[in-house]
Order: sequence, then structure tokens, then C-alpha cells
Amino acid sequence: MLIPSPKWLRGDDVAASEITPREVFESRRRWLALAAAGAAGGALGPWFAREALAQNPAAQKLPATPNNAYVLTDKATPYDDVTTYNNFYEFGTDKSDPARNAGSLRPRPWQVSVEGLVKRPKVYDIDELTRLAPQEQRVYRLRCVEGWSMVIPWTGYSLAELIRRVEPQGSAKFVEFVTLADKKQMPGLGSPVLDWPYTEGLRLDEAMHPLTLLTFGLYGEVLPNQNGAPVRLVVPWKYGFKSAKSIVKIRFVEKQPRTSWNIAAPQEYGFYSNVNPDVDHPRWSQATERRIGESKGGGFGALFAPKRKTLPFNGYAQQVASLYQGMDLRKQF
Ligand SMILES: Nc1nc2c(c(=O)[nH]1)N[C@H]1C(S)=C(S)[C@@H](COP(=O)(O)O)O[C@H]1N2
Ligand SMILES: [Mo]
Repeated sequence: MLIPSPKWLRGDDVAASEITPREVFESRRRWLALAAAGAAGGALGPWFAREALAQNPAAQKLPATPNNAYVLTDKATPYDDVTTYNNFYEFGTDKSDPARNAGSLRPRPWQVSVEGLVKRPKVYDIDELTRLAPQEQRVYRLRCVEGWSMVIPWTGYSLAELIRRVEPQGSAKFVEFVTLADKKQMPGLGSPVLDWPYTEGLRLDEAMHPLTLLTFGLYGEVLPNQNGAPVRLVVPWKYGFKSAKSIVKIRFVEKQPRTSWNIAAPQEYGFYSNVNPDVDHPRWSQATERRIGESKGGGFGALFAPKRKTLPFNGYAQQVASLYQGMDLRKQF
């Protein structure tokens, strides 16, 4: 994002999959069936599990119950695209680098320190954190500030579940997320493209919003390393870069924390970073996006995918717009 390069929008390293109206219809039908199975108390539906297993037989399953409150009619982005077209600068700046290089990340053993202005600070072992609350399957859009988007069946639970357990003090106004920075595991740290470790932040009410997902898996399996194993955030109404990967520390603070992208380019990346089609990035428009995997008939992924209108708050305005009442989101971008 820092370096102006049209390559990000070209997405020429994406394997495109051709989508026919029939496939779209079939996929919707499968998803509705899955949602129905969830309502009947079934565990992980067969469609996600089958697709992930076919492409990654070594994957470890992460059982979850579909949450019907978070169903989309959009077709889910193919597993192959979700796991090979990534932003994870600790493993390189090309979209294909994380899938190639993240094999050196060791997601176990792993601990997450929850600290700062809370009554019950605690260092959680990743397995305890995984079991802290029931794992849910939720389908969310993820939209990158670079102009591409995906639709992904994530597995996790609301971050609020964890926040309630550690009991923030009255003085806690923001939450800072610090991610792993280990040169032995992450070859990209040798490059000064960002101020390591990668950090992000949310206002406490944003962090408490039920949509904010502490995420342990996708497509019914534990997170692949390149997608932020073993635990990441997904904040679906904000640009993808707010969704910090491979988190090691969650800190409750009084003042708005510094964030890696804001430090790198403050005029381009603000603290809030809500998806906003009306506020252009200084170097490109944010009015439209291309859905990865939607290009027809060729290996040029994002380039030939049809443009879609970007929705305010990435389509989640009804749920989250009230958080920003009275704020000028052109200034607080
Ligand atoms: N630690 C860390 N987290 C990160 C990033 C990163 O470079 N490092 N990139 C962000 C960006 S810009 C995006 S768009 C999403 C991409 O998530 P995905 O690769 O799982 O689609 O991760 C976000 N989280
Ligand atoms: Mo991004």
C-alpha cells in the first residue's frame, strides 16, 4: 500500500476461476442449506468442509456452528484465492509471497497477552483462547484499501466475549493489537517497509461491537499461516489492514494508539479506516472494487473482474453507522 504500484490493482498473480450463473445459484443454494442445518443445530456444514479438504488435505478442522445472523447472498471467494492472494508484509509485499513464505511461521505453542487497563489481565494460551467461547461460522466481506474484495467464511467469536472476561477499567478507551515480529519466522521483517511489529487499534466501542470477530479459522479449518494463524482480527466494515494477523498482545489504553499504516503514511491511512466510497485514497478512487475470483475466462484475476460499487461501511452501515454519529468521516478517515 505504501509504494504506488498499479500491480496491486492488476492482481495478475491470481488464478481466476470462471463463474457461471448456474454456479452462483448452486452456491447460494448450498449456503442456504448450510444455514438451515445451522438453525437445526448442526455443526459445520458439508460445503465449506468439502471445498477446503479437497484443496488442503493436511488442514486441521475447526468445528463451528453457522451463525445465521451473518449470512450473505454473495458467492464465497474460492478457497484457493483466499489462501494464495494475501497481504501479510511480514512474509513479503507481493500477493503471492505469504502463501509461499509463511510455512516458517509456528502457530503453536502461542500465547496472547491481554493487558493494560483491565481488572483481569491474563496471558492466554492459544488453545484456551480458542475454547473461550463457542466457535461460529460467519460469512463476511473483506475489502482492501487497494480496491479488491473477497467474501470469506470465517470461524471465530465476537471479540466482545474476551473483552467482557478481562473487565476493562473505566479509563480504557482504545484497544491496541500487537502482532508477532520474529525475524527467525518472518523473512519480511528484514525490509523496513513498515515499523515492526505490525500494530493496529480500535476504539473500545468498535472492539466491543458484535461484528468484530476474533478469528481462528476459515472455510471450516484452522487459519492457514498466510491468513494470520493462529489468531487474527476481522473487522468487516473497515479496510482489510485493520484486521491484524498473528496477534500476540491485546492492550487496553486510554489514548488512541499508533498504528503501523498510519505511521508509514499518515496522509493516506487514518486511524478509523472505515470503508468509505465517498473518501478517495489520495492516489486512487474508493468508489468501486473488484471481487477476487470473479474474472471470467482468464488468469488476470482482479484486472478483469467486473467493477462493483463499494458500499458505505462495506455493506454494514445498518449495524455500525451509529458508532460514528456526529463525526466528520472525511476528516476522521
Ligand atoms: N500482521 C499483519 N496483519 C495484516 C497485514 C499485514 O501485513 N501484517 N495486512 C493487512 C491487510 S492490508 C489486509 S487487506 C488483510 C488481508 O488479509 P487476508 O490476506 O487474509 O485476505 O490483512 C491485514 N492484516
Ligand atoms: Mo489491505
